[in-house]
Amino acid sequence: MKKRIFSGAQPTGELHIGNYLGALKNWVALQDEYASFYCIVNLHAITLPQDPKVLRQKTLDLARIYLAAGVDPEKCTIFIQSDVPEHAELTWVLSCLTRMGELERMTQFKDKGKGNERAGVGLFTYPVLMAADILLYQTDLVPIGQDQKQHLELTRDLAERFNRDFGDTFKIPEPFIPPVGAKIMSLQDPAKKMSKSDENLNGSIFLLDDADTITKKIKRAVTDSGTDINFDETRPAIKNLLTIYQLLSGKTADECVAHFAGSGYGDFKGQLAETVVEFLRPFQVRIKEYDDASLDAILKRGAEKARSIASETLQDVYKKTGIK
Ligand code: AQP
Repeated sequence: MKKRIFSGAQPTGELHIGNYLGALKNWVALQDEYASFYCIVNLHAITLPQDPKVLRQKTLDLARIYLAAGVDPEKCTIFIQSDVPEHAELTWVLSCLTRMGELERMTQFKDKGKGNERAGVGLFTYPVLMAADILLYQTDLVPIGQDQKQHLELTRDLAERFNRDFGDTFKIPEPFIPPVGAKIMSLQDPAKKMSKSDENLNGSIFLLDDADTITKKIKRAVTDSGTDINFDETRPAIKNLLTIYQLLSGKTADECVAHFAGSGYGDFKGQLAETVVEFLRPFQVRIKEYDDASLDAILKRGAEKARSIASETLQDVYKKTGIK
């Protein structure tokens, strides 16, 4: 039997090339080898306020993004989180095993909610929902960007705790963090990761940005002092731009450095912009190919398949905990 993958993205804001390079690209690369479950995690989205009408549309748009990025519905299970109610049910059981201190240590909560009396409880317990997402499918591997590593460690801790207290139930998942591209940084501040929720829109290249916008954003991207174009850690802005170029051009790191030896920043940025635009062009065409009916059918089929597995795990959990 093939090993299983679970991963997901939130239907919040616009997906950017960080999401693509850190996650989606690897989903596609792994889909032949693994039985893959790719979820649109709409329950995670409401940990921050969302406009209800926009959220539903974004949820469907994100499914289109998965498909246009190359996630193949014939090979993978693509589904919406809320179509499988077991995610919310297992979250409750796991939250009863989770310690406040564990969640307080989560850096994403510290960044987004800590110290804010009005921050939602959902924002605090979000990592438990993520643990439930993964553990329901007896997942072997979770492809994620660097920012989710801490949440995956909590998932593993909760699975081990449950197995110890109630008997062997969950598989302990391993993270898959790509060696290059796990943390694409903002074009405006190389100390910050590229993020959907960044208020500075010039910091992110969105998957649906047009050629002109992409070129402008790359032209305006901050650079470091000096002139060399390489992967030097002490020059994080250039390293970040070159990493994007490397991943989208398919060249090796050495080939990239050799390619730009002697070039100035202007020339480098011009070639990078062209590479990004050319890479996104076919993606932006494909995204228009999925009509509502075919999308509905893919998501319905995905939810049925996901549910058949998720309900088995939840029944086992309920039996072991004495709920049923
Ligand atoms: N900058 C990034 N570089 C590499 N990978 C990234 N990911 C996110 N940002 C980067 C990975 O993308 C996947 C889906 O992310 P998500 O939708 O769960 O949202 P997130 O991790 O919270 O990312 P964002 O884009 O920064 O969204 P907001 O601003 O809403 O928080 C995940 O695997 C993530 O690791």
